[in-house]
Amino acid sequence: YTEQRGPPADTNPDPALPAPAALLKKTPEPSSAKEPPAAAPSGDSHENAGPEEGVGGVLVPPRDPDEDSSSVQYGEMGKPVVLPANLSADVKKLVDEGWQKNAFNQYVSDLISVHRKLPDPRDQWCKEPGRYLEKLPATSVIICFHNEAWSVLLRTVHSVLDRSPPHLLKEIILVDDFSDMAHTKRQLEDYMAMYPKVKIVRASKREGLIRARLLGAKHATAPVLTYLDSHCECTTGWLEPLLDRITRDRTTVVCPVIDSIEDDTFEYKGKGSYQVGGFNWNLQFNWHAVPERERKKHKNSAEPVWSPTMAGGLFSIDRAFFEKLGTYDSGFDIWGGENLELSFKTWMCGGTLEIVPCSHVGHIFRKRSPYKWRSGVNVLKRNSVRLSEVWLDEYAKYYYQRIGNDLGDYGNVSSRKELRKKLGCKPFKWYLDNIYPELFIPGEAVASGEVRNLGLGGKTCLDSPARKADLHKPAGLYPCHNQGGNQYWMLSKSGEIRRDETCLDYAGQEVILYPCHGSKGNQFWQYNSDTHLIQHGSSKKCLAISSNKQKLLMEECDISNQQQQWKFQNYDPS
Ligand code: UD2
Ligand code: MN
Repeated sequence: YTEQRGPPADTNPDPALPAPAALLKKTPEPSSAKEPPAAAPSGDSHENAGPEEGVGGVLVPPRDPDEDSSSVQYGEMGKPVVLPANLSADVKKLVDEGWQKNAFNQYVSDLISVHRKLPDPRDQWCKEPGRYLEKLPATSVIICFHNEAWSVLLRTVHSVLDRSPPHLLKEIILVDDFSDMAHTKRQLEDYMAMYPKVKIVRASKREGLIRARLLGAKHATAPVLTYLDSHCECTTGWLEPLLDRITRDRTTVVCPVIDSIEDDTFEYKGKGSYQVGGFNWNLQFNWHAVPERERKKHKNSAEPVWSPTMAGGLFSIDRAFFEKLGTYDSGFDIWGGENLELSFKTWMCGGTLEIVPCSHVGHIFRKRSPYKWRSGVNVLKRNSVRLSEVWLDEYAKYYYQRIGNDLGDYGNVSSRKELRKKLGCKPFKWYLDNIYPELFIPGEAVASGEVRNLGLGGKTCLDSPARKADLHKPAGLYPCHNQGGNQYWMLSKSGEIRRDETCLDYAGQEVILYPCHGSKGNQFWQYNSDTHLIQHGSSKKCLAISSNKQKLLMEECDISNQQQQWKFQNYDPS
């Protein structure tokens, strides 16, 4: 019951998922039809108007796709496409298979024009004359994909072609990371032949997104590199503000605001507000409100803001600066960690990382990873250990505690350490103190590690995933496993029992997980290392386990009751 780490909902890919190829044989997706369902290059925007319009914005299933049945344009202006509940069995099967292959609603995507229009989410400030430098460099847009849905991939490419000033777009490099879906082969080549700016580069084996990006960079010829995921949609004016920042300072690395394209309806949700990137000691990326210290620096909320980290997929960087930083660690496999590596070294080695609110790009956030990872290796952990070894200095131990101090085989990182030395980068402590002072440092905790109950054989530990989805839910118990993860807790100086931003909270009902609020009250616990009691501040009750070891209880304190006695793994009140 240790936390599974992976994208984007912390789930590792399900090994039981059938291979995409197997699915393709059963049901040819639109992409393997002779006529791509996507737009003809003529720009005719009626190409996807197969299905008929239903009542009240609800759709009925498509009829013969060759039949020009209506002029309805699904998903235009980013509107949601909602399928009716009473789908025929055939269509339902297609919908289900689309979900299974992609972890988003491919069927809905196939109904939407690859040239669909989107709302303009920009603040007025962004559109003022003279806002951007007149002379901007061109960029190469690099899009890596592994088995991306045809209509989604094409919409990504077209949104770049349609909404980038031609003189600023040198080329689009599509890096196929060894896909096996049929449409990723000849069909893609044939289609893109009509767009001379689009180049296709193919990996000869599965590289993972990090090495695929490096392969793309090798083929890029523009002075600025722009990376996008293969399920994005760029909005009007997305590119100029990014290039503007880089032109003013070549060491600035910039990210657009990432808007959400809903995985089920493909609704484009332009955000009025935006957040900056952070991370936790599991080395997982997370979002945060723009801190006060940063907000104070700006007159207008559309001005670029500093961000401690980037989400990873969508950013522009000066090519020479990227190379100076040693690009990515090519020892990183498949997915994960590269976003923090690039974030840390940008800051520590003389650059600046910004979110540029005038630039908006949509991205489909998926709840699970649809593609195969490597079997038998925890690639994310391996990437994160490499990252820690090279960049985290004495703080690496906090990540290691979270993985039960089992580093595994992470390969050789000596050349990366060499690189850091050569560049004369600042210590990680400098980064934490100056760029991410909000982060809770476990070293400042009074106690940390597992919280073991001494009753009923002493084998039961406090255990909860403590993810967003677990907030407001009762905290759990589980046999102690000594691997950190969901059993890693910290007792803060101010009496919180916490992991990252989640705190143990008691308001008279059940002991639940709640976002830490820092004002004691229901989150204030007192641990006595002699009696082993954990007493709650406001209720004065003590934390206990039920006799079936399933539930946390709050009881009148009784030092002789072993089910109320707890031991923090590392306790150091000094
Ligand atoms: C986020 C980033 C993603 C990457 C990742 C951490 C955003 C919006 N997305 O996860 O870009 O930084 O965090 O590593 O910031 N791909 C390959 N080969 C593979 C696996 C993936 O080419 O072996 C492609 C994939 O088709 C996609 C891109 O890499 O275009 C990112 O993968 P993802 O969409 O699964 O990652 P995501 O958005 O969950
Ligand atoms: Mn993605």
